[in-house]
Amino acid sequence: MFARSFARIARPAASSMKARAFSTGARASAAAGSRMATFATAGAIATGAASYAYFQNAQSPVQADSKPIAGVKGTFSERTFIAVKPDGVQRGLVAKIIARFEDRGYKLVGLKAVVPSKDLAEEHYADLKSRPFFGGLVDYMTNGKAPVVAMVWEGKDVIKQGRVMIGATNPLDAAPGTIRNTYCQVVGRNIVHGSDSYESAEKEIGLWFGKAGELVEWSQANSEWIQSDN
Ligand code: DAT
Ligand code: MG
Repeated sequence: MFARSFARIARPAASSMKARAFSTGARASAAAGSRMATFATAGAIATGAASYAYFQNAQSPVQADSKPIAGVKGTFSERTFIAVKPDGVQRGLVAKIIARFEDRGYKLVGLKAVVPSKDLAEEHYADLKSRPFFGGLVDYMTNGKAPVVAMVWEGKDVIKQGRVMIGATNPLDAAPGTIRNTYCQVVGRNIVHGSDSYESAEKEIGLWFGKAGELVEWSQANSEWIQSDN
């Protein structure tokens, strides 16, 4: 369970997402102190604390995002938050993890390297606050020995499928072929995160990619070859 009250503050209602305006006190504070290197295209540098207008450039084939933040559940627009954690980055596994999602035909709509602030990491893992490993977990995510590579992937059933592709939290329980089975030995260094539900995806995408322009709407040229039924 995550702090629903936070989610309500931090993200606008999915139903009124067309012209999203942000009033993101909580989100801004979560991001405060983060050192970010944003690779997302169409990254609009927002001015003004209270509201951000979407970057809309009619010349550009790539549109700033206008969907509900986690897409529409059960459709090809469903989205999940996937992150390569600092151990995965240190070990040079970013490309391999990205390749798993690309190879599946999923669409990358957000990507950045970021050393998260303590506030952001604590909010991201808020459901684990009472666990004995919480302090160590937050330190490992935030100490800057390597960034987190944060991503948003889009596609059919991507939230559940992302979890299946990642494998069980404890790599020793992860099924053969999963990311954690392939690359990991212990739960404390299991290299990758994936949203565990639509609600978690909404919360996590909002936390990590909550500013306007950080997510990019674009069309896969081969989508017909990935998505068509007979
Ligand atoms: P997951 O990452 O599979 O969603 P989770 O949400 O239960 O798993 O836990 C988040 C992360 O916290 C997990 O990826 C690694 C760490 N963690 C979980 N259980 C742990 C434990 N018993 N000891 C150390 N770290 C743990
Ligand atoms: Mg989890």
